[in-house]
This record gives sequence, structure tokens and C-alpha cells, in this order.
Amino acid sequence: MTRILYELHGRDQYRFSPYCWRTIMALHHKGLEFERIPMKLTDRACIAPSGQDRVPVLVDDKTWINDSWAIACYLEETYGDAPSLFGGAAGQRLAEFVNRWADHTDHGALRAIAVPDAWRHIDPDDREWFRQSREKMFGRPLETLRAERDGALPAFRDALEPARAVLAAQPYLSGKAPAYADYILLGTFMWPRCSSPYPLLDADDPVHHWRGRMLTLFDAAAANAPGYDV
Ligand SMILES: N[C@@H](CCC(=O)N[C@@H](CS)C(=O)NCC(=O)O)C(=O)O
Repeated sequence: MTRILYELHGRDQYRFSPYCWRTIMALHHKGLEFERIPMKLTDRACIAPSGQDRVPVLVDDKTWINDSWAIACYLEETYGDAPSLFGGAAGQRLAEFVNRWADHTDHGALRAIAVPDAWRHIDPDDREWFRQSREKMFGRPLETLRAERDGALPAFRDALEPARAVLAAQPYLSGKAPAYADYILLGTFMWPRCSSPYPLLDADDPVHHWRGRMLTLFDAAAANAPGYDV
């Protein structure tokens, strides 16, 4: 039995894909072993059998699954005896809401802050592709975007307000113990952590304390990833 996770390649092992981190944490939560194989944005042939061109892609023996949410649902169904990612059907539906919420709200607010430094950490072969696609997306040079990030930070911090209110009252979004909703938000933070020294949170922010707890999980899998301790 082999289990392979295709993920985004970065230079010097900086792997900052927020979606891939969701899957990495879900696999650890389930106690499953896996091999991580990095993919360059300019050479996606390795994931062609998945029928699409984005990572994460999980190959579980002979089963190919893409999309971090689909992978989480697959793991929950296939490894039902391992610790639950959702805590039941209602929890799964709520986690799907968190997934969409994070993609739309938190990622939306973070994108302009995180992308310029991510460019510095992408594989050198992918840099030109990354710059062109992201400058097209934002309609301005990455350097301009980077110069604007102090102005973009309050909107990101504000987008975290629902999480902040919950985390002021309980240790994890999922309650007393972490589960998939927490891995969704951790993925959001692994993106800047693995690519940027720019500090996003105040030290007394409940989200900051939560992130510190999350980094220690599973033998500090996230804390030990090459990145910046901010
Ligand atoms: N909804 C997908 C999004 C996957 C995604 O966009 N992955 C990024 C890496 S972080 C990617 O493959 N980007 C390739 C591109 O921008 O063309 C998921 O949750 O897995």
C-alpha cells in the first residue's frame, strides 16, 4: 500500500500551499503514513491522471483524489475507524461551511499580502509563470502589491473576527480538541508562515495563541516545516 500526496513545490523545501497543508494535517489526524511529492507549476504531468491540474492530489493505493475538501471527505469515509475529522454528519456539513468561508473571506483578505513573498519562495523554474499569472490576477506588479500590504492587513485581521471570538472561549475551533475546521484555518496561516517574515497577528490575539497550539500537533509537523516563526 502506498499513499502519495502531490503538493506544491517551493525552493529550499518551503512548501506554502494552504490547501496542501489542510490535507497534510488531515492525514496526520487519521494517523496515516504518506509520501510527499512536490510538483512544479510549470510541470504538472505527475498529476495528469487526476484529470485536473491543481494540488493537493492524493493517491491512496490506486485511488486518485483531488481537491482538499474532497480528500478530507474521502479520508473520513475510507478510514472511519481512525479519529474523526468532523465528529459526525452535522459536523461535516459545518466544516464544509468553514471551508468555503475560509476560501472566500480569509484567503481573499490574505491573498494580496501573501502572494508577493510567496513569489520569492516558489521554485525558480516557476517564478516567471507565477509572477505573470498573479500580476494578471491583481492587475499590478508584485512589488506594488508588496508595498501595499500594511494597508491590506486590517481587513485580514477583521476577517478573522469570527474565529477570534470562538478561540477566546475555547482552545480549538472544533472545541476541546482540534479537527478539520482547525486544519482549514491552519492551512491559511501556513501559507504566509512558509513564505514570509511579515507578522500578521498581535502576540495577545487569541488566534495567535491557537496557531501556536496548532503548530505543535503531530510532533510539531507544521512548526518543523521550513518557514518563519512570526
Ligand atoms: N479548491 C482546491 C484549490 C486547489 C488550488 O488552487 N491549489 C493551488 C495550490 S495552493 C494550485 O494548484 N494552483 C495552481 C494554479 O494556480 O494554477 C482545493 O481545496 O484543493
